[in-house]
Amino acid sequence: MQVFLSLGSNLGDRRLTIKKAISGLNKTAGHVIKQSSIHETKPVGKTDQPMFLNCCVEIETDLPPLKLLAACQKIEKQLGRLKSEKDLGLPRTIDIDILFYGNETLDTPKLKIPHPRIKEREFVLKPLAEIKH
Ligand code: PH2
Ligand code: MG
Ligand code: MG
Repeated sequence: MQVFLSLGSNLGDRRLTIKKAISGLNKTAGHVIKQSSIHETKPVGKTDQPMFLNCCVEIETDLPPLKLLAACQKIEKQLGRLKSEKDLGLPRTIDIDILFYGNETLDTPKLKIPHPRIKEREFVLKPLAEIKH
């Protein structure tokens, strides 16, 4: 399945963490096909926090959506992210969000696909436009 992911970091060595996250995805989530450039972006939502680096990647995966989510969360944890319900809106070493999973839709408490806030987030739309047509 063709999947698009968004990555964001605003804590620690942001560029290195994104690089490690992408190599982790390639090992455990799916083959990384395309990677956008890395954009420095102003924090959206809770604005009194450090600038982010954001990018998007396309992967080819055999994992079903919830298994893919678990693989992304495992990488987040390995790269030092706090338990995500405790770090809502706080600076994070890495956030990996599933944007699109082929043409499939999913609406569960754990995971909504497509990601419900893509259209209002320039930090997602700009890098996504580089790799998705
Ligand atoms: N992620 C958020 C909220 N705000 N702002 C920027 N610039 N980049 C992000 O990745 C980001 C954000 C929630 O995950
Ligand atoms: Mg997010
Ligand atoms: Mg997330």
